[in-house]
Amino acid sequence: MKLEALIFDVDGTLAETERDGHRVAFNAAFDAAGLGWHWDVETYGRLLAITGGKERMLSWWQALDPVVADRELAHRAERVKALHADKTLRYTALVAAGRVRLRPGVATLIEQARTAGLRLAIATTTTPDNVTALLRHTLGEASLRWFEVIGAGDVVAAKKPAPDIYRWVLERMQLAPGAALALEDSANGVVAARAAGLACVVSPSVYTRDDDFADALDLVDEWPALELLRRRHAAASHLADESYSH
Ligand code: XBP
Ligand code: MG
Repeated sequence: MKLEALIFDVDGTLAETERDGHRVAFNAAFDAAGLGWHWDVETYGRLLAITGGKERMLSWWQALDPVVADRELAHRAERVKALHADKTLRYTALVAAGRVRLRPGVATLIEQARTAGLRLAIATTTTPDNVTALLRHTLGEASLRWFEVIGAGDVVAAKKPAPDIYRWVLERMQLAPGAALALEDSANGVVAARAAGLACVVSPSVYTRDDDFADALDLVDEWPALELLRRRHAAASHLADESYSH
């Protein structure tokens, strides 16, 4: 099948957002709330196994102080929601201040894809406001219109590694998975993309270098030119029908 679309993950893929962006924003929100929580670089790396900021905070809280009572769990979920809203404001402010840059190759690849008439979309676990801020402050305001579908955050109930966000995006694009490539940085992302029937090219980020990428179509250090992605996709389509399509 011909390559018609690229579907980008955000955190770790478009930019190195986690260590100096999200982590810093979480800690600032914890400080402002007087919680006495702090996620150092290593701890945060471990916590990334839990996708989604609210889910990550809830799981941390449960590990620190386990509760089982429904009422207390509901109270925590509310508290975490408010904390997360504050964290999002802090994260988007960091992005607006230029603290997060695109990874090498991303801007060129997007430009090449647009010139070639490929369709572009985003499938991410992160909050929609984070995506908007990142695009606006790196590629510029117009880039918000370059992505015909942006699937982000809580639009699906189950976050990556569940395939839901990729399925959600494909459905809105009315696109067969064999006509697209997913671009990811993490094993959770590859599992999600593959389970939605997409071939996935991976470029690991600082926190995902040791992930297992056995299911990826290709593993690259930096984001390559479109031509290489086209070749990889063509080779996969060739073998296809058993291993890379549903
Ligand atoms: C990465 C995530 C997100 C971010 C934080 O998603 O798991 O939770 O760490 O963002 P992806 P939020 O790699 O799919 O972009 O706090 O908004 O969840
Ligand atoms: Mg990612």
